[in-house]
Amino acid sequence: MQTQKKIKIETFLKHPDVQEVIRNVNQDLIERREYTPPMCRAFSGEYTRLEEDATYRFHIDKEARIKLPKIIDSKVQVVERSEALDEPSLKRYRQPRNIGIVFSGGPAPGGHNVIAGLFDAAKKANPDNRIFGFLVGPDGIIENEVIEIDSELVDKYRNLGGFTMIKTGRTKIDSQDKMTFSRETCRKLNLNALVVVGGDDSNTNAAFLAQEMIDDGVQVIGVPKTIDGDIQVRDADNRELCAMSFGFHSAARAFASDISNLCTDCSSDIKYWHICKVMGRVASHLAMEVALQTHANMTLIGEDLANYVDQRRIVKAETEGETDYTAYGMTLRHLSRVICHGIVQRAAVGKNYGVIVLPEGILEFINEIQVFIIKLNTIIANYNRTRDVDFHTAFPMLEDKREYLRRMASLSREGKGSQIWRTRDDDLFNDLPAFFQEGLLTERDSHGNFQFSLVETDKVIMDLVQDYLNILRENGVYKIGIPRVFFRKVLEKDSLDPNIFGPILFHNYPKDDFLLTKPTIISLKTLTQALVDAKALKHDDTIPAPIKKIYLKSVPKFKTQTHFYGYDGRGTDPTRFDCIYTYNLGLTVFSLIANGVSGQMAAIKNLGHEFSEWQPIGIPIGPLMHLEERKGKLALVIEKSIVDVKSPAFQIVKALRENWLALQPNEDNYRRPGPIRFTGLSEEDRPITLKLNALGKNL
Ligand code: FBP
Repeated sequence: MQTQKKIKIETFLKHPDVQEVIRNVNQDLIERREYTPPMCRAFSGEYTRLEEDATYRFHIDKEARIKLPKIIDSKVQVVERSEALDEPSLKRYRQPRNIGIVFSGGPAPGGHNVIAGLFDAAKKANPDNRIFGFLVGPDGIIENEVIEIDSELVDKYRNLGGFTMIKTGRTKIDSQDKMTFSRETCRKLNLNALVVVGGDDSNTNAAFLAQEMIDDGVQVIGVPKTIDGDIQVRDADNRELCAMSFGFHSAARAFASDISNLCTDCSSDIKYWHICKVMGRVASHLAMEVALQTHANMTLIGEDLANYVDQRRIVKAETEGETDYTAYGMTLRHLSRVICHGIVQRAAVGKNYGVIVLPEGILEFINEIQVFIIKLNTIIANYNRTRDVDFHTAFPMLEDKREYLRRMASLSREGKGSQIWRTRDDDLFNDLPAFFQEGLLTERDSHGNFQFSLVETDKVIMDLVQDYLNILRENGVYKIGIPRVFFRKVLEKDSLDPNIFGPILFHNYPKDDFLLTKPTIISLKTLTQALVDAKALKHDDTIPAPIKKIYLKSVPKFKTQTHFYGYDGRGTDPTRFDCIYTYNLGLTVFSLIANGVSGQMAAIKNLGHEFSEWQPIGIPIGPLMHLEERKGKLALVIEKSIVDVKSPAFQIVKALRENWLALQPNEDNYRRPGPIRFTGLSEEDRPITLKLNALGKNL
């Protein structure tokens, strides 16, 4: 054998060809950095101006009017192209400004382009404009941790994913102290404007900051960010203003690309069910887009489950003159049955493999779990409000927490305490597996949200599925269908007559293409018995080898591989759609600032249409607020948009469900979206969800 020449690593490392290979910079990165996204028509002139559009109406919450009086009456602003401005407007547009920007919440692809768009527009209006980036999220504002963003830094991150440039964090500016520190920072930096790039909670925060700082002359502008896609804005007349937050498309494309590879894998190796949990704290938008992109065999949509009505129970209750409230909404048990049904049906046509997509927040839509989350949220919030020590510090271990709940249940039995946790709750809770109890009791995030990403949703559901499949197997219901042609071939090879053994083994011989062993045949023992009863075998004879082979082939093993798609999609480089969307959001932010408004969220209308129809706008944030329970108290927040089960996109998913389950032999109906490609022709120029919703409106 030839021995490898020993290399001197120091010399090898310095070789220019080696240097080229190991460089951090590759062709894709160069092309990304050099790409200049096209600008909406509104930005094609020298300036922009704002046109107020009062035809958009909002139902304003009374509490929002009280808490946000200085911004509550703002109207939708439409950004228009302008070649000339009147003197005062020009002066305002061109005045030198210090603008601060902060990322808040989880990363979403495209954030760097918001900064790039803002930077380019600000420098074009006045080269003396300065952009400051607050470090590691809102903490950067509170603690005045900031860097000045220059062109070199912007160029380094153009069209790249992540929030790496200035990082992000989840702190909420929710106390008077934090607000005072934030104002102090803005004063020290002489800020004219603050831009908050974040989700529903962060934009809520932006509204309160706008209210607080308006008299200091600091304008506050929000930007709709989150891969979850749950910031979608419509007015009171259901007119769409913002169809989707940025980052959603890139994350969905990244997930879909990987999940499509799993579709290819399982239909090649035909032995695994791939269970894919897909991020999205509550809403199932990401899972739905993945379904549309990949045509995976089963995709569960939480919002659809919540809508479920068990007609059989209703009819039964009616005949007994009762009302069965448990018939509304799906239970965890029922959900596992639905999944099993799909698995059993596919196995019957020989497909004991497939891909299941589960939204991360699915449990939020399951009746009994939702009740637990609400009760536990309230219990933890009440505890924290009335004690010096926080609930999780006071009860660090699961057993301590359980003991506390047990005491609450026993107090409620004695008619004492808040009665929120009764014996029945405690019993039901203790029936759950320990890891799930622990998940339900995890610490809430800074906004009081339940942290679904920390719960093994897939495990909870798939354990139930596994249990029920075992029962179905024992009952002879879960079987792998044997191709009739294959059965004949195997038997004839050993000179056995398929027409003698077929009717003994299968309940559908010879009528179907896929043969299913009789429900009574569930072991080699019961198989022997069936053969003996049919006089095809004597008691002491061994089962003929071909018959045994066929039987063993019909016994399914349920083998799964679980995958979690979340953080990888948050960190992916943006699709071209998100690059263009976010760059134009950055330009919109500057236009709103330069034209003097505050408490607005930058947005682009008509995202589901061709780029030429995109319209930059400002949406007033105050009117979007409504009251919601957070940390056990009612709080003003922007409502999360969940999947609308009446939307054209969902209706398509529903209509194609059977098709994607693919109960015909051999072929599956998978779709290959391919990886995110930045250069060359890209197949998807915008989310399929948006395309379908736009088409549904127009057809
Ligand atoms: P944002 O709402 O801040 O954009 O974050 C969304 C999200 O990625 C959810 O999909 C997920 O449940 C959560 O963040 C995970 O949070 P963490 O980063 O704290 O694990």
